[in-house]
Amino acid sequence: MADVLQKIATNLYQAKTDAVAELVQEALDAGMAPGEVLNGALLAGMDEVGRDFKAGDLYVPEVLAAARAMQAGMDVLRPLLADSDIVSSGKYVLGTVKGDLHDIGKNLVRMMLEGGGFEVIDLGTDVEPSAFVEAVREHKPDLVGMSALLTTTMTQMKVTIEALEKAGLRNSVKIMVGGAPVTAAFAEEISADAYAHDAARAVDVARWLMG
Ligand code: B1M
Repeated sequence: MADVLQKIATNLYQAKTDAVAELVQEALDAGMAPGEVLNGALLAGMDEVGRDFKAGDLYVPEVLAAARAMQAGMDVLRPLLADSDIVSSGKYVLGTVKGDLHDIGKNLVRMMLEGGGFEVIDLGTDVEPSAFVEAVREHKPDLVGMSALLTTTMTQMKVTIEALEKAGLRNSVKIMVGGAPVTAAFAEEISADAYAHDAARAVDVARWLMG
């Protein structure tokens, strides 16, 4: 069983998109839980990619190719995560903040939230504060989630909260923030309602915010 997880991680690292999708299916057919495949293979493989990118052993095109392979695996897992155990629900507007193109973590958060029974309106990446405001006006969500992966873009979370305040919409939603450089202290500093460290915790925090 652990062998197939290692194989998925290795194929992800090598950006073998089809092999990743096939092996994820194989792991599920062998009875593995979707969460186990997600954490033990896809996230583990992407972690290794991140480490080597940081060390300068991998370059942007290779990282992008690995990210595509990860998405292929996530496409197989997605319906299963979405069908699992619906406990609570709420409407959730989610996006990666202005200037930031990273969406793998945000997509994971979306998948996990959908798995938790939330209706997610995904605004994508590089989302202007005004687009968050428009989405809140249009969809009237219970929650707004912002993701940022860059220290230079996490400041857009504050700008977006201020835009919601200015539009008179701040008190109509609970705001959750997350992403690698974001911390609980930062969330408090910008007056967000909550911080979630990872996609799994994002579901717990969303449920908690829904009361
Ligand atoms: Co980028 N990049 N990148 N990159 N990239 C990082 C983030 C970096 C740490 C790499 C490094 O230097 N070590 C660094 C940021 C440094 C910093 O600001 N401190 C960096 C940089 C510098 C850049 C560029 C500026 C590089 C350049 O062009 N010179 C550039 C910026 C582009 C832009 O956004 N404007 C850039 C570009 C890219 C790619 C396009 C090549 C690609 C993104 C592909 C894509 O997303 N479609 C990419 C990637 C893949 C990475 C790394 C390698 C991996 C990120 C990732 O997907 N991780 C990353 C290094 C690393 O993290 N080790 C790096 C896996 C993902 C599952 O984790 O997104 O953290 P993560 O999500 C987690 C949690 O953070 C949390 O849940 C998820 C897991 O459960 N979470 C939330 C995330 N959002 C949440 C929201 C929530 C709650 C939890 O509530 C709403």
